[in-house]
Amino acid sequence: PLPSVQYMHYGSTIALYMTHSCSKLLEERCNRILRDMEGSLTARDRVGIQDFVLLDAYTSESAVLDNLRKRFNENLIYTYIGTLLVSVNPYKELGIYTKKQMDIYMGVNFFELPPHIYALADNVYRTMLTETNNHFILISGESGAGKTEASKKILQFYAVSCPSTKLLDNVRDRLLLSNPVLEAFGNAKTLKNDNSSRFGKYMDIQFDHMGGAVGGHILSYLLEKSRVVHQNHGERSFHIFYQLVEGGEEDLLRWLGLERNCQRYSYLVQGECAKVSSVNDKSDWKTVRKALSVIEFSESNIESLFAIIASVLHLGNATFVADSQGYATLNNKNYRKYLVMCDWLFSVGLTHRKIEARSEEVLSPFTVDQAVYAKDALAKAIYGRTFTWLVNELNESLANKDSSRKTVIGLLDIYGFEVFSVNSFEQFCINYCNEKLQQLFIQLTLKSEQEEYEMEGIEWESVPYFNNKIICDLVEEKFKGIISVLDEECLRPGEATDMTFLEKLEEKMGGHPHFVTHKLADQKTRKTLERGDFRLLHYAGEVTYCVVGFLDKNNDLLYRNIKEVSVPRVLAGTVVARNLHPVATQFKSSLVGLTEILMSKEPWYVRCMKPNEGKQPGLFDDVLVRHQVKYLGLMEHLRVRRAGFAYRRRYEIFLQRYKPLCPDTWPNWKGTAAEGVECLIKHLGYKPDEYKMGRTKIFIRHPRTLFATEDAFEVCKHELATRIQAKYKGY
Ligand code: AOV
Ligand code: MG
Repeated sequence: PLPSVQYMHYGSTIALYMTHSCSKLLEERCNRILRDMEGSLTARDRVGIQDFVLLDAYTSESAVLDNLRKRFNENLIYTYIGTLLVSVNPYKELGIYTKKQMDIYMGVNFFELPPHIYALADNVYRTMLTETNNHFILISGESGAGKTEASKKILQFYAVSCPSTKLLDNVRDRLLLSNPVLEAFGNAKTLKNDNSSRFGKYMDIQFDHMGGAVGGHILSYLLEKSRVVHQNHGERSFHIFYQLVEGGEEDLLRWLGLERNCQRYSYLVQGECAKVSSVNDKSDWKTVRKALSVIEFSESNIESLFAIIASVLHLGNATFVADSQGYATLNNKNYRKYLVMCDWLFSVGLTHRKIEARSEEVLSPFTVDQAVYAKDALAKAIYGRTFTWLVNELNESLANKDSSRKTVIGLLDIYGFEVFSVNSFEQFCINYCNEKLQQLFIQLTLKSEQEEYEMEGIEWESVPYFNNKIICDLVEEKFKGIISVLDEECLRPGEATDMTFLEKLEEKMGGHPHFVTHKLADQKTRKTLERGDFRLLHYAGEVTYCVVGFLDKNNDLLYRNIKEVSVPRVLAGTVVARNLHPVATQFKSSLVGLTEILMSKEPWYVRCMKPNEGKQPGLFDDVLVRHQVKYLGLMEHLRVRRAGFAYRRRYEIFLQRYKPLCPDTWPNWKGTAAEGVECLIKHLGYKPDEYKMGRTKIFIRHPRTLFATEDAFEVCKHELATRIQAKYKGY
């Protein structure tokens, strides 16, 4: 593998290794690095630099782009900015995720090997173990950039590298297999990505104090339910439907009354693309089926699960005709016999609405349109609840029953920013979610970072950055934001329409710099807008939203009588609660909850990028990548990192850990912690430009400085232990 040749720039690694070459081990390591450096100086031109912080012309976007391109062309898809990992989707198998690779990266210092997602995973893991605190890895990037793949690679790394016992192996298998199950039910082909996540996922992996993975917990966010009944051209419904129809065993299909032909099902052919070349529904079915067994879903639950999936397909094929009075009646009564829901539903439930008049309940008949609407609403609700049930079951299976203290690593993999030719309520929610995560990233890396320097009295020339809070506010602010206007309109049934919603937006947001409507379009962007559209200038680009369906989707209305339908076993446990809050508001509060969860943990970042729009291997589209470098805030991050300090530790903690390395501080230091640290690092030979002393903390410029100290500490610990052993040998 390529060595840390770049560190020649600073030479500090070498210097440090030299100062600490108190053991044979370190000396050898030092020599190896030196040897490697000499060998690959020429390689550098070809493969670029593996940490942007070390780029000479670091301030220029072109230099960053050149470096990314160089590396991409050499199949080197990973590059660091300090400890942040940048990844460019190769759209091909690179053979870099083997067990051998995992072994190479296990327990090795972050900067000693070429950048890799495993290096990051390993670094997080070991930091968690040494500091016994909680961490999370925020994986971001637009749709198709590689977030889900990255999160899977991290999980696999932990599954393979963590200590293992028979009991833990069981947990490991469940953790790994929860993925194909969730992907089958929550991912679908879109125009951007053949395996696009249509829900947000946050997963905690829990570790015991020995570092064994002992459990997990999944939180899911707003599933795109509307996909069940409608898909845009070139897109599909959720994978599971196609897997069942293509891969389901003969007996099962017969029992469910399904034909082995996706074309037969109205809900599967809306996008006219039931077959996807990159997806093998048949073999995926087998994987999911096996996974469900390993996760210990009971056979009866599995049966019910597929019965429900099948009933959604049957429901989709139900059609209605108008009777002589213009009311809806079911067209083809045959579907009924395959449905796990009661007959009543089809004879009355889907064609009537229950109205409460005084103390009486009256059934009022539907028109055909209303009946179709009710049918779709029911299909979406059934699927949505099944998904929730599935996540609950997975959590049940992953739950760690032992109550001893655990530390966690959280993995966040959500739906990425997306822009289609027509964007609706779903894209609005997804893109809003991406704004929130960008805001979190900014807060944690740019804002609080710079504020901390100020607070600690460290001289600092502030780095300007674009703060997307203004867009988050535009969407979510109480009383004034888009979501609150939407809610207001949802409270005026009968009067409000999607268009009145748009008018209110125009009225309230008209002057906002990131909001454009039909009326204002020409002035602001000189691009025309359709009458029913509004445009948001997101951090990642402009998106034009069509308001049609906003009210309806936000209300997520299900007629009361249908809600009461007793859906069988699988759903029996889920409470049929009235949705008290509209969808967008619920989503907003769930994101607030997520932010709180994340803020209580130590952050790590993977920024994923898309090399081209065509899902093609080997094609690096400069314009597209440059745009992502910009909006992902990589330049600002780089500037702060380059000028700033990668590590900081409170004096007390730093001293407590490393005091054995210096005779003056060991075993006890009499003065203040800050003085102790001063004395300690003097002894360790830190150079003046490598660190700064703040009010309460020591700031260390490069991670490798700390790594070297950590290495020295390991050796010292080892020597101490040997000495103690020797001393007591005679007893
Ligand atoms: P996403 O999660 O970021 O999009 P994925 O992780 O699903 O994107 O990646 C999309 C596709 O790109 C995958 O199905 C792979 O074919 C390919 N790919 C991604 N990363 C790699 C990699 N490291 N090596 C090889 N191929 C890769 V979305 O879920 O749409 O926002 O909502
Ligand atoms: Mg994804």
